[in-house]
Amino acid sequence: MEVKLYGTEESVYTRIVRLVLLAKKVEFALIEADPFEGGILPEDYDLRHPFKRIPALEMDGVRLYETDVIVHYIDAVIEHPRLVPSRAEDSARMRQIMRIVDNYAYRPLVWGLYVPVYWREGLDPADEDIEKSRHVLGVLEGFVNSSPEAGLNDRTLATCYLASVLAAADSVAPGSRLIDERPRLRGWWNHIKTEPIMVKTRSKHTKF
Ligand SMILES: N[C@@H](CCC(=O)N[C@@H](CS)C(=O)NCC(=O)O)C(=O)O
Repeated sequence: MEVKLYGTEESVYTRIVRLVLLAKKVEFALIEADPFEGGILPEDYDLRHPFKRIPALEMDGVRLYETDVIVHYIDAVIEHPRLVPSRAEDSARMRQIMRIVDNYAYRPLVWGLYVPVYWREGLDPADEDIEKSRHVLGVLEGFVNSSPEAGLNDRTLATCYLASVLAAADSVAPGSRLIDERPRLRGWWNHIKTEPIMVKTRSKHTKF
């Protein structure tokens, strides 16, 4: 099987796919594609991703973009270990966590906390981003008790989403403090962050 993943080591979304591929023990080539200022995208990248974001995947000739689509495809093609729960409600909760990360966690935690502090020489995060981050972390912590099989007790696609954004947030002091406010989420994350696939996918720009 030939698997080409387009993205960068620093990208939170590319890391989600790397985590899934490693969990499935699939060998892949990471092909540098950097859509940010000063970065270089491969020629014709818009044919792989018409919105020029990362990641994009090519797996035995099948080209896909959008992380959710990519990870579900990998899970369907490579059966072991299954990363989508078989129980309908657990699977729906898993997707709920993934959508929460996409729509309510990624922006405030990564662009609101991590990017200003780490990449912009210690700029203070905006109050609005701190409040949005606090709120979404509280909501995510709720899943530890209410639906642990969706991605907290068992490893699922949602585990990879959560781990990738928490790794960025916990790399800067304001993010670490907000995670500390959620002891059950903190406890879960402290356990996950040392797993071999996390260590293997860590970029030099995140602590975990
Ligand atoms: N909806 C996309 C989001 C991917 C995304 O935002 N990736 C970031 C990097 S982690 C990116 O490409 N940013 C470039 C930009 O915003 O122009 C997905 O799920 O794959």
